[in-house]
Amino acid sequence: MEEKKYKRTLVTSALPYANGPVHIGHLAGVYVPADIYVRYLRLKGEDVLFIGGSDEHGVPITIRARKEGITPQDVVDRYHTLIKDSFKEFGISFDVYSRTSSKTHHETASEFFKKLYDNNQFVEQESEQYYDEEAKTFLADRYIVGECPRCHAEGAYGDQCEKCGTALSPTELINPVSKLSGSKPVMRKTKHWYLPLDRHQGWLKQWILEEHKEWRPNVYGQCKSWLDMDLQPRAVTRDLDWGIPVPVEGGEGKVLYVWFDAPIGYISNTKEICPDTWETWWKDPETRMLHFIGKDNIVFHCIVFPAMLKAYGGFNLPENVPANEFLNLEGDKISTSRNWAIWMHEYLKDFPGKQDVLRYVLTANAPETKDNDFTWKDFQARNNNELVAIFGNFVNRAIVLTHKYFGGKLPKRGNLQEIDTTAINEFAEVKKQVESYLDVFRFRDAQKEAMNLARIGNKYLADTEPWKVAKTDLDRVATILNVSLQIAANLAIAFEPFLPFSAAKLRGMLNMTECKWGELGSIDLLAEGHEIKPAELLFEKIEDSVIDGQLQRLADIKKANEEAAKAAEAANWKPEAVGAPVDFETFEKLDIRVGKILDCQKVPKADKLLQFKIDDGMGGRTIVSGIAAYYKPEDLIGKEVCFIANFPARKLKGVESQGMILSAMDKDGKLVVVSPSAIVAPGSKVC
Ligand code: B3M
Ligand code: ZN
Repeated sequence: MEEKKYKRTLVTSALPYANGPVHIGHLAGVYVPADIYVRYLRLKGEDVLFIGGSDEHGVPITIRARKEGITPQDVVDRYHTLIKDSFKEFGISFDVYSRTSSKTHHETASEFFKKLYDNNQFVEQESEQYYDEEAKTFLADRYIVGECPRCHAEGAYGDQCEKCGTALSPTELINPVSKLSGSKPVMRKTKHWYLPLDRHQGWLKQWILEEHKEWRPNVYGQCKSWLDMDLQPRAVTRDLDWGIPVPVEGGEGKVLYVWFDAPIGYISNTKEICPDTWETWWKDPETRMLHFIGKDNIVFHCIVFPAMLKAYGGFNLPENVPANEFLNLEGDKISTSRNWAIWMHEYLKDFPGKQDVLRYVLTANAPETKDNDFTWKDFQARNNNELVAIFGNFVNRAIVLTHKYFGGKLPKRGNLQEIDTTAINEFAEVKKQVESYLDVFRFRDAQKEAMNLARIGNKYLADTEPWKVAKTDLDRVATILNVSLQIAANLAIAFEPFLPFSAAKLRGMLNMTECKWGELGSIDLLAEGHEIKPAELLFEKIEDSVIDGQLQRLADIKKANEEAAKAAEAANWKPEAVGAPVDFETFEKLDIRVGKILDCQKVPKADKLLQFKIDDGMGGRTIVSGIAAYYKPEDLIGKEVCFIANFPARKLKGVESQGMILSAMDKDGKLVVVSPSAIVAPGSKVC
C-alpha cells in the first residue's frame, strides 16, 4: 500500500482514572512510549500535539468518595493534581493535561451526545435493573453484592467475583444486597440509549481487518475476535448522579456512560489548548491520529470510539493504536487494591533525580508484544551495567580527558586511522536503525539501538586508550577526543526522546545549543575550539541496600495482603451444618463438669496427646486429650476447663483417660479448650 502523506500528528494517551495515583504499569504501557514518540517527532521538526488528561467520571470514583465520606469532586481534585504532577516530574511532555470534569468537556460531550441523538444514531431500550428502594436510586453493578453463583463466596460484585474472577451480571448474584443501604434491591424498569454497534460492523470490518493489517498483532487480533462475533448495541447512559447529565428528554437522573464521555475528552482537551484550530487536528485528512493505550482499552479505541466519530460525521479515525500488554511487578499482576505497585509519586521520593533510570528500564522491558515483568534486580542491573558502566562512563572519560589535555576546548581532528573510521561509520548507521524502529512503535528495540551508540563510544575509548597515548602523541589524543566528543554529542540527540533529563544535562556539559534529529550521525556536531563545561555525573551506581529496601517493602505488602486474605476468608467461613436433633433426656445423660488443671505433660511417644491431672472436686482424675499441637503444657496449668465426667475410661498410648476435655474447633481445625467465663468451684456441673 502506498504510504499516506500527512502534515501533522495528533497523539492521544489514555486518560487515567482520577481515583488513585499512577504507577509504573501506566508509565510503561502508555505514557513513556507516547512521550518518546512525540519527542522524536518534535526533534524532527514535525507538527505534533500531545493530548493527556484525567478521566474523572465512573462508578469507582463514587465508591471511593463514599468510603472516605467526601464528594466525588474531592476525590478527583486530589488525584488529578497528584497524577498531573507525577507526569510532569517524569518529563511526559503533554501539550495539554486537562480533565473531564472541566466545563469545556461537559459542553463538548453533551453536544456530541445531542447530535447523535438528533440524528437517530441511538436506539432507546427499556430494561429491568436493580433499584434500591431505600436509597431511591438505581444501582450500578459495583453497588450490588451477593453470593457468587460459581464459587459461592460472599461479597461478589454485580460485575465480577473477585474471589474466582468470574465476570457476572448483577442478576446472577445469589441473595443480592445493595451496598448503599444494605437492603434487598428490587427490579425496576429503566430506559437507556444504546449505540447500535451492529449498524457499524460492516465498515469497521473493512477499515480494520482489510485496511489496517499493519496494526500490532495484539491489537489487530483483539479487534478481529470482536468483529468476528456479532457486535451488539452498547448502552451509553447510566442511572447515576456523577457524570455528565444526559441532555435529552427523559434523561433526568441519568448520566453519560464514562466510556462514552472519556474519549470525547481528547477532543475537549484539544479545544482547550487550540480553541481556534482544534478542528484541523480532528478533521483535516492531512492530520494523522494515534491513540496510545493499554490492552484493556483496545475495544473502546478501535471499535466504540471510531463508531461514535463516524456516527457524528466529519472526524478522522485513528491511523494506528499502538496498545501495549501489561507490565507485572516481581512476577505478580500490578494491583491498585492490593497496593502491589510502584507508585510514581513514591518512586520520585525514593529515587529523586532518577526519573530517566525508570524511563530507561521501563522501555528496555516494555510489554510491547507480551506481558513483561519489572524486577528491582533488573532495575539495578540495567542502571549499574548499562547506564553507569557504558553511557555514563564513556561520556565522563571523554569530557574529563578533554579538560585534562586541552583545557576543555574541542581539539583538532587530525588524520583518521582505520579504528576511527570504523567507529564513525558504525555510529552513522545508528540514526537509520533507531528511526526504523521508532517509525513502527518498537520502542524497546529503538532504545537498544540508541544505546549502541554509547557502546560504540565506550569501546572506541577502550581500544584507543588516549590516556596512554598522551605520553607520546598529543595530536593523536586530540583526534581521539574529537571523535569521542562528537559521539557524545550524538548521544545527546539520540537520547532526547528516551532520557530527556540526561540528554539535556549532557547537552549542557557539551555546551550544545542545537538539538535536531536530522543531524544525528554527523561527525561535525561540535566545531574545533568549541568550549565544553566540566563533567557532571550523569548516572550513579545503585547499591544493594537500596534495592533490598524496596524488596523488603514489597515483601511487607505481600505479607499484609496474605493476612488480609486470611481474615477475609475467616469472615466468610461458615460453621458446619447443625447435627441431627437430640431430646432433652439424651442431653441430660451427659455429665459435663468444670475442672481445674493441676498438672499437664506431654504423653511420651505421642505427638498429639497431653496428659492432664484434673481437680474435679471429687478427688481428682487423669484425662488425656489430643491438643498437644495447640498448647504448651505449662500454659494450661491452673486453667479451668470443661470435661465430660461420665465418659467410660479408655487407654490412650498406655495412659488411662477418665473423661474428655471439651474444645472448640475453628475453621482451620485448630482446637481451643472451653473454659467458664469466671472461676467456679471444681466439680460444678455444666447445664
Ligand atoms: N480511564 C481506563 C484506564 O485508565 C480509562 C481510559 C480512558 S481513555 C479515553 O485504563
Ligand atoms: Zn466466585
